[in-house]
Formats: sequence, C-alpha cells, structure tokens
Amino acid sequence: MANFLKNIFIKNSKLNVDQLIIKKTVISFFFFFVFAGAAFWGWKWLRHQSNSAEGTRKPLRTALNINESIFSKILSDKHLTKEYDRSQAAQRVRVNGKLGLRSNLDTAAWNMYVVKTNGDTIKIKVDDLQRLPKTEVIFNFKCIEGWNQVTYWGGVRFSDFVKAYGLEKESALKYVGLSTPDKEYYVGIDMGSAMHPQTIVCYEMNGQPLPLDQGYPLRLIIPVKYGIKHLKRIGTLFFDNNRPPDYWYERGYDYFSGL
Ligand SMILES: Nc1nc2c(c(=O)[nH]1)N[C@H]1C(S)=C(S)[C@@H](COP(=O)(O)O)O[C@H]1N2
Ligand SMILES: [Mo]
Repeated sequence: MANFLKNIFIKNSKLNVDQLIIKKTVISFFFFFVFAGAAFWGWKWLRHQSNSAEGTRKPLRTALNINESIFSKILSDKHLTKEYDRSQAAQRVRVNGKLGLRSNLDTAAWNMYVVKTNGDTIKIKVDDLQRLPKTEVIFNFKCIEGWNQVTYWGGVRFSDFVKAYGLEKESALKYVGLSTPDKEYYVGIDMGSAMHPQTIVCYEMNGQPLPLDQGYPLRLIIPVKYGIKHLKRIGTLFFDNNRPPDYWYERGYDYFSGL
C-alpha cells in the first residue's frame, strides 16, 4: 500500500513502466473521486436551495441573470436577422405549441385589446391593421426544441402600429406583455426587441391569412427571438416597466430568449 502511494511523489523518470502505470492509475482515480464527489455534493446542495420567485433554484436563476446582463450589454439589439427569398420559404409550415389555442375562437367577437397607460383599452381588428403599411419578413424561425425552418410572414411592423395608435408614451416603457384571449399562454418582450424593424404584428403566412393553429387572426413574429416568444392568437397587449409574466420564463427559460 505505502509503496504504490510513495510512487506518486517520485519523478516519472525514476520509475519503471509498471510503477509508472500504477502512479498514473492512482492519480486518475484520485481525480475521479474528487470530481464525482464534487458533482454529487454540488447537486445535493443545489437541490436544497430555495426557489427564486420565478420557480427555478436561486443559484441557477442568478447565473442566468448574470449571463443575461453581460450579453445584453455586449450584443446589439439593432442588428437585422438574415432574410431569405420567397422561393426558400417552407410551404408546409411546422405547427408547434397549442397553449392558448384550445379554447373556441369566436372570430366575429375577437379583438386585440391594447391597454394604454392611462387605463383606456383600444379594441383593434385585423382590418384596422391591414389599412396600415404592410411589412413582410422571410427568416429562419428557430425553436429551442432544436428545429428551424425558413418561413414567410406578413403584417404590420410593431413600431408602425405604435405610431399609428399614438402609443409613444407606452413605448417609452421597458416591456410589452402579450397573452392569448384565454390567458393560457403569455409572453413578455423587452421594448428594444418589440420595436426592432423586423418585429411584426402578423396576420399572414405565405401570403394567406394565418391558419388557425398558426395563430389566426393575429400573432407576434419577432425574428430576434426564439419561437417561444412568437405568441399565437394575440388577445391582450399591454406595456409595463416591470417584466410582464412569461410562460416559459416561469418554467426556467431565459426571459429574453434572444438570438
Ligand atoms: N399561443 C401560443 N403561441 C405559441 C406557442 C404556444 O404554445 N401557444 N408556442 C410557441 C413556440 S414554442 C413556437 S416554436 C412557435 C411555433 O410557431 P408555429 O406553430 O407557427 O410554427 O409558437 C410559439 N407561440
Ligand atoms: Mo418553440
């Protein structure tokens, strides 16, 4: 026992091959147990940490928040997402996520309710938005589940919509919150990304009205973000200086989910 432990402290050049193998094996096992122990205790420690207000373990949320503040400082929110040619856009567009789409949609009664800071609510129909300048975007839609697809959307630039409805005061706040009419799905968006020139309040896909499961009559298309933020079937839209509730954030995802 003492013998092979002693080898550890003897220079390699002074050992024969067998002794060298033993030395290397002992050292390898030592590090194996140290790291396995650290992983095990780390994991135990993490499990005993309390949850943050958003439902994730505090140390994990703290690490995410630090990453987020670093990257939001070094990455610009003004860059344009790469656009593609119409011929490259998928004809069969993948459907993913039906939260908030399961309840009945009364098309005639539907409105987008926009809550202003003075408490007033504006009701907006798709026709109203179609009278505003149309913007199209063809980009590579990315889902955090690991798939992506070039897709083609049309609607009104969020920033044009803000101007047309006199929402300057609202857009001076830090966040936009959106939810489906039944409130089953909801997202929060930082104002910089909402006002980004490729962000649209979207009523068309491949030049046609949105299919039901793709968010008819109105959805958000926000190419600077992962799919989770592209809320389908907008019911209510509001503005706030605090982070609006966000469905996937509450389940441990990054609040910004930017690309
Ligand atoms: N209302 C609602 N919108 C949603 C979701 C959802 O579950 N409900 N899922 C999101 C996710 S995770 C993705 S990837 C995209 C998918 O959009 P698509 O079905 O048009 O491909 O919608 C987003 N918007
Ligand atoms: Mo997604």
